[in-house]
Amino acid sequence: MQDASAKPATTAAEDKLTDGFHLLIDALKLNGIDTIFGLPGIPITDFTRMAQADGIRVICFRHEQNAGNAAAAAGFLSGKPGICLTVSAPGFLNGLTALANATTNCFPMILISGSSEREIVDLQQGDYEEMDQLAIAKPLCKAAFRVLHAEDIGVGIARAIRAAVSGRPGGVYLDLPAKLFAQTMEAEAGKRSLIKVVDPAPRQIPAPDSVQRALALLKGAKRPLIVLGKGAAYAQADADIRAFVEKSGIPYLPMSMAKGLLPDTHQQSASAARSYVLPEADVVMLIGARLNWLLSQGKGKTWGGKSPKEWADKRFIQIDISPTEADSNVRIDAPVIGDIGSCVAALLAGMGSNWAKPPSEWTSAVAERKDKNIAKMAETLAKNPSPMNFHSALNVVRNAVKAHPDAILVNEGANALDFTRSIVDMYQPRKRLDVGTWGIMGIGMGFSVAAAVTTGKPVIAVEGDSAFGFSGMEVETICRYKLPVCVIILNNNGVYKGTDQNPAGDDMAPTQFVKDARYEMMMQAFGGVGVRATTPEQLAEALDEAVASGKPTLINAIIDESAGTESGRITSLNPSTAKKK
Ligand code: ADP
Ligand code: TPW
Repeated sequence: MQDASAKPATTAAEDKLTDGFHLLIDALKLNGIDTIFGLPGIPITDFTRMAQADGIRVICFRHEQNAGNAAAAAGFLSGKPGICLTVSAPGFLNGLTALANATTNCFPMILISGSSEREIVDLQQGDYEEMDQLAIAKPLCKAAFRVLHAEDIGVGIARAIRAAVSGRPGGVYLDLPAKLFAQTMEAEAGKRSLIKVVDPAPRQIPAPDSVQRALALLKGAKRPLIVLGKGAAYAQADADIRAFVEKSGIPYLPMSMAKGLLPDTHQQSASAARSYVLPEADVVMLIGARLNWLLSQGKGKTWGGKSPKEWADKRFIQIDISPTEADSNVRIDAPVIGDIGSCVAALLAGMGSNWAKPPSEWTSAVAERKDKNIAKMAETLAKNPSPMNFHSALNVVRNAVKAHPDAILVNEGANALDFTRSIVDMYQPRKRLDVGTWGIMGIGMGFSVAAAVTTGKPVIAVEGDSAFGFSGMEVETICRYKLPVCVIILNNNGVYKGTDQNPAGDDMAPTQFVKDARYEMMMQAFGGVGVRATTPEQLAEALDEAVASGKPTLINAIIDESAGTESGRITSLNPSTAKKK
């Protein structure tokens, strides 16, 4: 055995050195980042090994888009930027959709991609995986940076973190050329170059007069309504938001990822009376929700306008961290700009102790609509058709989430999305993750992995059979990391449904899939549990078992292939041909 004094002479000098690999790991750890979602390859393979050896959890996927989606969901759930790590050009591009989607949804994430030799890329001399990644990423994210020198890694990570989580959160791209990883510098100087970011998402206190203006408008309202968006869920101001809604006595409508901020069974929830409250309300307070397509841009018939583009006679209050959000679609009479926690706290304080609840004509009219619709839904849910339809299958999920309110529900598809959103009640904040602002397919398995890894809670992913296909290979990832994820495929043999016909040949129609596909065998292939369920009883048994055991499970729930409509509830967004045959 050698003693320490027999070490080669160079080792002492090497001990005083650090390099790009280690500076990057140290910078991430210094900022509390404990998980990386990624996929190895040149030039980051060794980095993934070293990060893992150094105690960072490295979750590796089968496709970068899913790693990117996982990072985005982790960012939404934790308020810390989720990290996605990819190789150059193709790996980077695979991650880019997730980065753009995260930015669109205001989720904080950082896509870190290795890149090729700058000198060769800039002269377009044909390097391995040559691509000017920084230029390509820039228009698709909130900020993009490149680090060329090891001594700048600390600053690069600090800037990326601040850009991702401060103000309106979003995606950040960090470009790390291959050469950077092996660059060395003196260890002490390296340590001094790192930055522990102080107050990465500073509170933004709203101007007092903006709070007064909003309260005055709310006070004068006869038919007020609060709309909670996913910004409100992200803000982690759950107790104050609930206190504000309850003290105000105002009916509220949660956007899909704000469901559970207050339990969906809350007496003030107006979800079941949406088509009544939107046109009828006179003052609408938006909390972390944009008036985009999901809210019909705040105008037209949905809101009580007479024609599709007409502004209704309504006043809007908007609470948002982004000052330029107001007036983007209709007039915002009372913008309150700041972080939701500070804004809601200021509103609560400003309400005083004798806040008058809204007129009872309004609240009882809402309750009446709501009760009627809930009774109608209960009738539908009680039916037990054969084959199963969306309602009878989702009634099982509804019961499971009620029994396990801490489970996280991931949801994508068209009909599978719309029906789940309206049938499955949520009881706790940040428990529902879905297709978000773009209505994007492919988030399913990435979001599920992130939810399980970030929270340790059971995950139930309700997937259309088409939606599942976008990230289905990650069932291997779920099995590899032994994650408590139960995937339920609502299988109707196609995109939207499985009954289309090709009038002109032998190929299947564009929306059709192989009939009676055995998706459950995909999970079995990797050692997980796979179940084919044709009745609600079989589905319930398999789901209960999955949640109780925490074993990776895939339930292939066979539903009527004629169930569903084109694009779910947004059929009208499909352009229709003017040409008559
Ligand atoms: P939804 O789709 O649920 O309606 P959106 O994604 O359209 O929600 O809107 C979220 C809004 O929340 C964005 O305008 C964003 O700027 C805002 N937001 C996000 N985080 C915060 C925060 N901490 N404080 C204030 N506003 C926030
Ligand atoms: C990245 C277009 C919207 S919904 C959907 C597609 C392909 C699948 C619907 O079928 P599914 O659900 O999942 O079987 P169901 O319940 O209606 O049967 N590519 C991307 N995003 C979107 N939104 C699409 C395509 C689409």
